[in-house]
Amino acid sequence: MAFRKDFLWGGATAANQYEGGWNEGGKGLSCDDILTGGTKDEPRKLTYILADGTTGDMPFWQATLPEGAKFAPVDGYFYPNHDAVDFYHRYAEDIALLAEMGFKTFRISMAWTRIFPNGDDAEPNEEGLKFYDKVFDECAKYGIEPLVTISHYESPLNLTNKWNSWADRRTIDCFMRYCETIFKRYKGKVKYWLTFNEINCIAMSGWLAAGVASSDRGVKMQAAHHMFVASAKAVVMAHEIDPENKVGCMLAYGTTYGYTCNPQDELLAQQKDNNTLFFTDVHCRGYYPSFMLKSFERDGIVIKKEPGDDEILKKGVVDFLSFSYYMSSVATADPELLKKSTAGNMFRGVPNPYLKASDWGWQIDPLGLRIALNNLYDRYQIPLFIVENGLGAYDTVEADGSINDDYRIDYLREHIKAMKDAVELDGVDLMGYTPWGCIDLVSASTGEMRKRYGFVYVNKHDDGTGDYSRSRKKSFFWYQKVIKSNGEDLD
Ligand code: BGP
Repeated sequence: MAFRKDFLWGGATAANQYEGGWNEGGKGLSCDDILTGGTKDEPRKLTYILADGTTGDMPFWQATLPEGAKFAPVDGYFYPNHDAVDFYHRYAEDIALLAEMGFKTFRISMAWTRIFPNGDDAEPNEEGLKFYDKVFDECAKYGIEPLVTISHYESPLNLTNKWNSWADRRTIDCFMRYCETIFKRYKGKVKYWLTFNEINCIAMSGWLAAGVASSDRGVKMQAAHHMFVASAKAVVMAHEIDPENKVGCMLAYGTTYGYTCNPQDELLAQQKDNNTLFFTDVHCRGYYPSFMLKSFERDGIVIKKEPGDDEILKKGVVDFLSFSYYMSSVATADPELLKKSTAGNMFRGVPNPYLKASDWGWQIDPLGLRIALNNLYDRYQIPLFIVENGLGAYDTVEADGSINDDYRIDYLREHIKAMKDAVELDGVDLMGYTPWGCIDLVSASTGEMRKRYGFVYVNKHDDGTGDYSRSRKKSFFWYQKVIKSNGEDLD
């Protein structure tokens, strides 16, 4: 058998895209609560209110706060994350469905503002803590191990309005109070933790990854430094509170190829890869790599550190590395090819002539996953966990209610085969696999519902209609077999 006996098969979600209940149970506003809906061609926007009451919006890529304004929900806009797909009220039904598929683990994130509504509150919100108690107890009923992302694209909006969130060092203390609260409260209930979702995405969007309203590289890298320090402190704290805790980092990773064997393309590919791996270099090795220090120097970026930061980074290296993998990309030095740049989640790139793409333009590359696993394992030599993978696709509900998502089964099958080869033939130490959006949820990049990833269909649509009812897709029964056979039966 290729996969470990205790391989963690499951699925992944995130509170901001899944939970709903945005203003219930004492929850405060998160950065995602002011993100409007979008499409693959129309970016999601952020809304704000000026001191005189006038309102406005801006694409989230270009988040900067106008003088005297405050980010806030504004009447007349549709915010798909507000109700998302209502896990807040349907957690028991959802977890039962996951148990029926045989899940060993369930990746959720906690909404920071359910626990600390303003981010900087002195005391946690008991009602928020109780909600996750119920979720974890429900998981325990079926022997499902929770895998919890502490911060997944949902930092407290108040911290952004007050001091631009992670760009300010004070956010570290707020985060540590949150960590201490949840590590103590859920001791014995949760042992697998991830600090920040796709931390490297801060380089593309300061807003999504960190609630930072700036596209200035220096500001974003300073924020990343604060997040590194916070993550390292969280690792140390988690181990102190419960030695059973295992804490991982989380990287958005896609293999990068040189478009041709022109050494210039290859060099660009390596540089692109390094810009991503910089984040795991700090998390897994505990120090800044030389190529990034040089790049900061060239850009005149001086990271403000406090005494003790370097030591904590060393001390707080992660127990395992988790990552999302959806696609690969190519690097080219050819200006003509660059004009053909295509869409990706947070990445844009030139289409690879050997690969097909999803309806959203994401390049489908199962073999790239084997290469990714090897790259990461070679570089860090610590256990790996694929915590996101999957195909965002349009699903059709047939007249008899069935949903025949063979395209999704094909995508996942090929990726699992690639994982298997990486484990069996290359000796990569892989802990588990949690495909993204195991129950349909709101897309992070576009805010759409029509871009579905799930094994379970949710009757909710982009115009806000739908009754949230759940139904099993064909892939539900396929994945059930995959888990039962520990990845041996993929047909
Ligand atoms: C990752 C995020 C997830 C998720 C996924 C799919 O980047 O961690 O939150 O959304 O991508 O992306 P999308 O929802 O844009 O299709």
